[in-house]
Amino acid sequence: MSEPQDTIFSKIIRKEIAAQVVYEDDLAIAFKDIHPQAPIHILVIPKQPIPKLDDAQAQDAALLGHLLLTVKHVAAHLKIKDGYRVVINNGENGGQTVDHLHLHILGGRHMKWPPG
Ligand code: D5M
Repeated sequence: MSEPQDTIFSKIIRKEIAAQVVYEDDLAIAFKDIHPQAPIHILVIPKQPIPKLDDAQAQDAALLGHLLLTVKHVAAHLKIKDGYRVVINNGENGGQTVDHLHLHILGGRHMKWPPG
């Protein structure tokens, strides 16, 4: 289990660095990815600094559910009508580069399967 880090996403939560925030509540914040991989690319993160999905515990179940419902809310808000993909990269081989749990929302184009 990883210890919570003070990452670039912690700085976005604390408003120490700018981000294009599209949604925020007490538990979560959603903002545009700085390196978009699709016409719409949003990150949804918990304000609680869980480093990665593997570090989530049973007591985080409600928060994890809230993050998924936040994805749905953001997708509706952004009017992604033709579907979208939700991705969680977990750990090094999962392609995770920022050690703060985040859900990618990718939309605005047709997604290929399998992902690379
Ligand atoms: O995805 C981490 C993602 O975080 C990656 O797509 C770039 C994005 N990123 C990194 N720094 C920023 C800032 N400052 N604003 C917005 N987006 C950012 P991973 O799943 O860890 O590979």
